[in-house]
Amino acid sequence: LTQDELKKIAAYKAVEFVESGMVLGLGTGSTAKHAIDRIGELLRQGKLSNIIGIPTSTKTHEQALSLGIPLSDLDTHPVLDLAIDGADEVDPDMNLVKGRGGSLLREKMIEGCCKKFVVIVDESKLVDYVGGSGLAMPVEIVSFCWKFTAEKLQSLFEQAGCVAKLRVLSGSGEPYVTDNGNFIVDLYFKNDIGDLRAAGDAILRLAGVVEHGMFIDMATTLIVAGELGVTVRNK
Ligand code: DER
Repeated sequence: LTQDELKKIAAYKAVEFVESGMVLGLGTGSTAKHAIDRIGELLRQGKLSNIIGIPTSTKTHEQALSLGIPLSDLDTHPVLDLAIDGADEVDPDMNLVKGRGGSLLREKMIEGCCKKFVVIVDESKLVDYVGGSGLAMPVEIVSFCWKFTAEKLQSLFEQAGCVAKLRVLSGSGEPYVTDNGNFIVDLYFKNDIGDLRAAGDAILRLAGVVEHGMFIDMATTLIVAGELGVTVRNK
């Protein structure tokens, strides 16, 4: 099975938790895309009805619109029944790294007010500890003096061998700009950053930081699709 087929299996499994009448947080990324496609299909078939979607990015907003999923926002629906989203990393305690798709702020806002947050991943996302994949742990920052903030972030995690890099567009080399008009600094760790809450709090104390991509103690259900099948684990 390809990675995308595994993502689709996890996504379809998550949609089994969706009931008619729900207000749903719609995630962002290639795994969540399958879940949103599936929700659109079930609505079209009349197997689901009265669904309201709260999109976590403009990209997801456009996908949901094209599928005819009725949309709203947190101002109208401050409490959601269920959110479904992917993750870049999942540690053994179901803490997540998210945001490599650039949508971490809206994802964290929306997924932070759901009764149930179902995370869907293929098995390649499982790590022993956050940052363990050696891939980016994103931090959304204001553009003002971004270099200053990036250097502060890097020095916060000197012991973990942290390198901070401004996210730029591959073509132009211009800074990537989020849906919220901010920049993203990607943090790369050589080893374990230890206490995630302490790390997250230290990041948020920097005035130029908007939000970070560690989703600590937020997921309620984890669906993992692997070569041996799909598993569902509750927190
Ligand atoms: O950027 C994000 O937060 C995405 O949800 C990411 O965490 C998962 O993206 P993927 O499903 O394309 O791997």
